[in-house]
Amino acid sequence: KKKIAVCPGSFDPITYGHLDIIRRARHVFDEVYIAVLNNSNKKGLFTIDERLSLIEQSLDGDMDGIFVESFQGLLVDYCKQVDAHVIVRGLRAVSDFEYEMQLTSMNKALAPDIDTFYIQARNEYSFVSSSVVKDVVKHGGQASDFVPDIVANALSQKFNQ
Ligand code: COD
Repeated sequence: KKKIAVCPGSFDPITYGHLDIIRRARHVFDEVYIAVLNNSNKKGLFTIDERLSLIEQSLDGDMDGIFVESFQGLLVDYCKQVDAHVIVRGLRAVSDFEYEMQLTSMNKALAPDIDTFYIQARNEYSFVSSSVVKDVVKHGGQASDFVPDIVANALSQKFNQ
């Protein structure tokens, strides 16, 4: 049976930190579904379609066993739809853990058959987040160490509109 995992997130926009977790998940699972979902605590900069397109372009053709989709609704319902039993999340710091633990416990309560696996962020990306990168570009800083060029360009465009 195929081993299928979901990498869920807001991806507003995708960063090298996200991409690293996705690649490492793909080394373990036969299929990885990148799911763009709505985080009710966050106000988006990019539309869902823009995020999907930036993810696809960032994967740069290397999409064997990787699928990119959006979903309106619960993460566990999406997992059932694609027959995934594992959710993969990245952990950057202890501060991430508290929130992740709550998410994992709630998802476990909603869907006992689905497990969450954590992958620790690489040191060089442990301080990278979509929100910090947005702030850097908004104030005229360079983002090219943290996001693919296509994403850096899209960010500059957003803030110069
Ligand atoms: N290095 C490694 N990992 C990273 C890095 C980095 N630099 N940056 C981010 N990550 C990881 C995050 O830890 C996370 O695992 C993933 O990448 C995505 O991150 P974000 O910030 O884009 O995504 P979030 O945290 O906003 O995603 C939250 C969800 C959208 C998954 C959540 O809100 C959700 O499940 N929504 C759907 C509705 C639902 O089911 N709600 C109930 C959940 S209990």
